[in-house]
Amino acid sequence: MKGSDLLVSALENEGVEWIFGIPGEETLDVVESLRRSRIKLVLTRHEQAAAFMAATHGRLTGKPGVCLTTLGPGALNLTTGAAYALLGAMPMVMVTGQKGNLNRKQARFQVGDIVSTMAPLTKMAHQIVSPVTIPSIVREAFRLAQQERPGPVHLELPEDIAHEETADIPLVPRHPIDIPVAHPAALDRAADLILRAERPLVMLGAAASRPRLADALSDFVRRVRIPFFNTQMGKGAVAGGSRLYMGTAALTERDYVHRAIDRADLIISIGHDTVEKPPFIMGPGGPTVLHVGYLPATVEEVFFPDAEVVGDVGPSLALLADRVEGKLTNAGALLPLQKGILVHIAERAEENRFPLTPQRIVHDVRQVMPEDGIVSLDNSMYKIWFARNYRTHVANTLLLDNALATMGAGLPSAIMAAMLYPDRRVLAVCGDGGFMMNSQEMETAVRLRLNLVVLILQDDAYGMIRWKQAVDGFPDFGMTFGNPDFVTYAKALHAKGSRVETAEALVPSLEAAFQERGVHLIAVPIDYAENIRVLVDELRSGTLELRGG
Ligand SMILES: Cc1ncc(C[n+]2csc(CCOP(=O)(O)OP(=O)(O)O)c2C)c(N)n1
Ligand SMILES: [Mg+2]
Repeated sequence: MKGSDLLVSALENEGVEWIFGIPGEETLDVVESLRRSRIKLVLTRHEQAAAFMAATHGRLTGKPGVCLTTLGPGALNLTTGAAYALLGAMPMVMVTGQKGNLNRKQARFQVGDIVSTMAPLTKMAHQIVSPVTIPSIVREAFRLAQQERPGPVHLELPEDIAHEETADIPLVPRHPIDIPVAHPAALDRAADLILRAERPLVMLGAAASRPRLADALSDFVRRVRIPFFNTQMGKGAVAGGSRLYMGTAALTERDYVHRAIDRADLIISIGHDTVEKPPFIMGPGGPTVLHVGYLPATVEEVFFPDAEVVGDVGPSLALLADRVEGKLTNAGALLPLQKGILVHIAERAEENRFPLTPQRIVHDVRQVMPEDGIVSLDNSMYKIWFARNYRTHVANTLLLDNALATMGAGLPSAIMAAMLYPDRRVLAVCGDGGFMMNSQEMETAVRLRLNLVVLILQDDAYGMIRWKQAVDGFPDFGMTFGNPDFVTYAKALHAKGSRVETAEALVPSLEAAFQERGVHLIAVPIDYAENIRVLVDELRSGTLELRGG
């Protein structure tokens, strides 16, 4: 057995099903070991997309996704994906090749210090220096990637170690882990705060979307009956069209949902991760904030909780609910504000204007997506509209990145969702800028015979930055581009393509694409005039912090 065989056995031992990536000369031994394994090698057309897919595997299943590249250029192409997984708390294991450690017949050709490059972008970056260490280092990599706060790890496998003959070294078995629950004293203190609150509000943050938490969160909200809002990445965490939903804090202040937030005297912040754009600003005279999380809250200028419940969030919330359930006379104090907030948010959702308004697009997408359908967003202006306006009923059905907020991840992330859930509808929503950053992966989706629809919002511009340029009083400059004919482009990639020509045509186009199955691209022109009308004029603030990336 070779070092690469041992690596692949160790990955099998971790239950790895797919490895995403692009091989190189230095990883040929690994590829050969994969050929003889149960693991499927999924070729992508750019390493960045492989990393986005692996990270999304981690995000959706809680189990690290794995990607594989060659040394130097291939490995460097993983860096954006590493940052995406690090900021987004997505478990991922990256394996990259390297020239041999014991001889350098090609001198420094393609050699870069990838371990050092990856160090600040990962929870661990490590070169494997002997086959003997492979079983333990792989187990350690998966443990670290998965453990709260989850994230990426990097293993570099030099080609001579991959090729080296080795004894059949026993693998390190996995074992179940239970995370400790919060201390009773912290729970008592938290219960006391909640019982004394006059206008409490629950906020669900990014960590609330951890796959294992969905049921426990829904239970907590059902038991305490305190209305809740969520951050962008906390969207969908409470199951079922809950009557307690107050909105999504897609902006930092002065959005309709802030009518409730600004009146709250206690915010029970569950799983907030300050990688997200702030959902509200803490300051003097503001509400008391109780942080409930797997880990203590980071302290920021805009977020510094007054009390904390730290530990396994699900069981800790159950213990908290035991202490307060049935004793909360003020639980619903802010609920009367709900109707006004949600009515405002829903305005103009059915307008017939063409090009379509963002609100109409969000509304129409919701019409064709079943409750368990997954919408994966690329990053830009429409993210704010989807975050505000798209109602979710099932956890992790609106995949968006409010952490690195990178362009280019929407399509790879949707591909991963379609692979994991072949029976659910999966839609990628991309701007014409972001789509073109990883559009080559349409071929990957076609090759994998996925069912996937990609909706491209066409404004022939880097619209979000153009909008911000206008809001900041700069002249309109440097933001527009030409586009391919998207229908022809889709066909060239062996997908199906269509264009929406009227406002009424969006729903039937989406519906037809889903029914026909296969990979479809639908281009829809979007009118971003609503950005100024609603997000600036209506919310009346030139100082809104609207950065989406
Ligand atoms: C990789 C990357 N580059 C640049 C940015 C900055 N950025 C944020 S949104 C945006 C424009 C996106 O344009 P498009 O995808 O066409 O979406 P639109 O706003 O036009 O709907 C840019 C350049 C980013 N977030 N990520
Ligand atoms: Mg655009």
